[in-house]
Amino acid sequence: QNVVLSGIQPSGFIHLGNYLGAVQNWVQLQNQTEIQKRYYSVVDYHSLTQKYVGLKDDGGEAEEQEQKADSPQELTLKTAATLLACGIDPKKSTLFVQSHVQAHTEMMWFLSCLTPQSWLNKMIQYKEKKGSKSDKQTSLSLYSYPVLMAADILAYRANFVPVGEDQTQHLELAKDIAERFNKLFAEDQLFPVPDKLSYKESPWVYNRVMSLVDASKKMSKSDPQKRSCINLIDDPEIIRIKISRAKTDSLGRIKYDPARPELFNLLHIYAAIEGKDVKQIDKLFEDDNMFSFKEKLSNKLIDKICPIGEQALNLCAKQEDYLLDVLDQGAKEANKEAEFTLKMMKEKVGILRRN
Ligand code: AQP
Repeated sequence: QNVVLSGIQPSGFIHLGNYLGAVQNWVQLQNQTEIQKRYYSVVDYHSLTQKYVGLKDDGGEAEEQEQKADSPQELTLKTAATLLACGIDPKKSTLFVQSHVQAHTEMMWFLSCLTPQSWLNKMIQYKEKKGSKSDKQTSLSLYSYPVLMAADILAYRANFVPVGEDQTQHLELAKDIAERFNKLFAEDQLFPVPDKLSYKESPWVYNRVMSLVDASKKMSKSDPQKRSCINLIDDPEIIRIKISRAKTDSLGRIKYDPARPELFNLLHIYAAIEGKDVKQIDKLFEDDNMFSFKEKLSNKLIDKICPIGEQALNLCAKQEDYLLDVLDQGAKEANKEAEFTLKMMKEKVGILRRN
């Protein structure tokens, strides 16, 4: 059977990059009849990787980020509410919080034991996030989290993982780990043929949405520059301000040109919201200057995003019990499957059973 698994960290608010790169596809996948099961997870353990090490005391800079108004619980709940508001339907998909399913972390230990350290040394995202920080300023979990991501996927024996382009390498690692487990312990292929762990063809899903202040960086929840990101819960005024202040060049004419990365990014966003081919999109703006183009883009974003944000905030404010019930039901379904996989894994590895 075809099983989809994907996750999102509650490390901040869901932003346009998460939406266009991942969540929008999760929603579309709900209508594909060739897929039998869909698991979507708020991966709260992943979001802890940069939280406790690298604080000012350790000579780091994370303290500023620690001053967020929302607690981890609130962010987890807001993330789940936003997913529902985006169109994740609990009748079609299992929506759950990662920490509510213990098998993920237990499986991670097994998988860590068979993952050569050299595989993790190659992870680009780790290098990017570590940057110039010393080993004292980054946690072990930041280094090993791709193995937890592999466990997230393999717990459901998922063969389709719709993630943004930035996660390609981690997905490749999950494939390698699955292959290695099968080779060592499971000739009957406990985990799906890793070839099937692939992306779905989609014109946008391969692209990263870039930061509004620095088009060489991806839009990111944890970016300390708040105006780099359009959040789905931003109100119309904030969206207008962020787009009007988005960095652009002074060449005036609106033209699709990879050599103009900031405008290129904004045109990509417009095209993705419209569901149109980005190479054709600049024709819509032949008579526009940067100011009027940005106004049109703001209007498009406001129409698309603000109803989602309003619904998400409304769910958090007025229907917390409903949200918790959805997540509880999701955890029950997810636990059933993940516990089964863990049991099989233990049997294959040869761990002593308990009477
Ligand atoms: N800028 C992006 N463009 C396209 N897709 C993106 N994704 C993230 N940023 C972009 C995709 O969103 C999904 C959920 O991401 P995540 O929360 O699990 O982790 P992330 O990739 O680390 O996202 P952020 O926003 O950058 O969070 P922080 O700052 O906490 O690390 C993934 O499928 C991802 O590909």
